[in-house]
Amino acid sequence: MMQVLPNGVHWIPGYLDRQRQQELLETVRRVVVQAPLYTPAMPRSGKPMRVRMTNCGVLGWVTDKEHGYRYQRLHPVTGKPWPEMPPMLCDIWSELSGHALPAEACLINYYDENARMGLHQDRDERDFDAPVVSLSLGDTCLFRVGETTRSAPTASIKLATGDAVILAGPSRLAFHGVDRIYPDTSILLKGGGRINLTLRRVTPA
Ligand code: MD3
Ligand code: FE
Repeated sequence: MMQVLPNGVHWIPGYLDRQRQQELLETVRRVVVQAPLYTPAMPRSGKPMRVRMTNCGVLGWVTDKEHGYRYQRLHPVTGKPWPEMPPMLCDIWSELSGHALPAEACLINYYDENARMGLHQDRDERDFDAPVVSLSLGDTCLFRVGETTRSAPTASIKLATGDAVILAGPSRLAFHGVDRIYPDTSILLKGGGRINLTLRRVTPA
């Protein structure tokens, strides 16, 4: 069942069943062995983000004090290329995005129970026409999404393990963030916390 939020965000609760969640978690673990989670820093201030990150695919989203938000081919700590996009994520991207070209980047965010992500727009890609596909694993979060101006009203939804969200068309440049993690709402991740994967195109078709 796919529902459409007023602002055009497509939310598919329970898109991945328990077995597919486990399969995706094992896929994430194999990526993290090759490309460890690291703590990104905000541009200019260098303030560490609360969310730890890594990527797979040909391009990965990174940020640091000196060079700010960007996509690059190499892990900022290991200096190695990102692990290739796993087949499971290639398949999910083509099914949910309906896009002719493959996903170039999969950003993997890990939230512990105290992590948050402030309201922001994703505009570091050069292609805003392709949708963004998001997958959640582990503890439930309170996700907030608004419109293309920061001051517009926002809607809040609880994203649970296995949920998918597709941000297409006008919602692609909507402000969004993660207000809180609800501890002990899933047993998928042994130590608790939440993993979010975002699949994207970066370069125009
Ligand atoms: C709405 N991640 O990595 S995923 C991000 O749960 C990010 O980790 C959040 O925001 C997370 O940039 C939210 C859902 C999402 C992703 C991309 C969007 C919502 C979006 C792009 C435009 C509008
Ligand atoms: Fe975002």
